[in-house]
Amino acid sequence: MKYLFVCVFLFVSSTIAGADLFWWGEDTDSPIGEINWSYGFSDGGDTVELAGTSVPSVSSGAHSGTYAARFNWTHSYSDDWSTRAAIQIASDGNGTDAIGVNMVTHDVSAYDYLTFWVKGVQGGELFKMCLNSGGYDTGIGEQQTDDLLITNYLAGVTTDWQRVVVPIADFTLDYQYDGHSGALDLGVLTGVRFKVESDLPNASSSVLIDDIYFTSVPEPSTVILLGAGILGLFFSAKSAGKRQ
Ligand SMILES: [Ca+2]
Repeated sequence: MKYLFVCVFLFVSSTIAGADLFWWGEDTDSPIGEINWSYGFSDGGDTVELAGTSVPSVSSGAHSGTYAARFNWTHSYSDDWSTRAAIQIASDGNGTDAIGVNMVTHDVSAYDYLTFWVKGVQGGELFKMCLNSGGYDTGIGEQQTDDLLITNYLAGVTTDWQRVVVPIADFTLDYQYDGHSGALDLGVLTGVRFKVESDLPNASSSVLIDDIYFTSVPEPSTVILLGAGILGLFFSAKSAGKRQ
C-alpha cells in the first residue's frame, strides 16, 4: 500500500509537470548553429552579443543539458528611452527557417506563470522582461507587453542559478507599442524578450538564461511539499488506526 501511494503521487506529480509548455532550453528547441526566431538587437550605442543573427550560447555551466543562452550587453543610461539592448527567445521547432518566414505561434493561455533560470556572470545584473505575440508572417498583429524588472521577482541576480517565477497576469499590454488597449493575445505568443533600456544604469553585463517554461504550477517544491504533506497525513492516519 505504501509503495502504491508513492507511485500514485509520483504519477500525479509527473502529470502536472508534463502539462508545462517547455519554451526553450537551447539543447532541444534551438539547435546550435541553426537560425531560429531567437534574435537580438540594440539601439542608441548600446550593444548586444549575437551568434550570427541568433542568441549566443555557452557550452559550459548551463543549468540543464550542455547549453544556455547568454545575454551579454553594454548599456548607457538615457532619459529619453533611446538606448536599449535585447534578446528575444522564440520557441519554434523550425531551426532551419530564415528569420521572417514560417514563424510559429504558441498558445500559452492555459498557463499562469512564466518561469526560467538565470545566473549572473558577476551578480547584481539588472534587466527587464516582456512577452511578444503575433507579428512577422503570422498574419496576426504584433503585440508587446510592458517591461517587468527582474528584481521584482528575485532579491537579486547572483552567480548561482536561480529560478524566476513571473505571474503571466503581471504582463500588461504595452499600449504605446500596439496602439490599442486590452490583454496580450496569449493564444499566439511568439517570443519571450529580455532587455535593458534607457532608465537602467550604465552597465556592461552578462547573464545566462536556461529552461524557459510556461506552467500552472508556481514552484516544483510546492508540489513536493503538498505530496509530502499528504503522505504524512496518510501515515499518521494509518498509525493512529493501528493504535485503536
Ligand atoms: Ca540548457
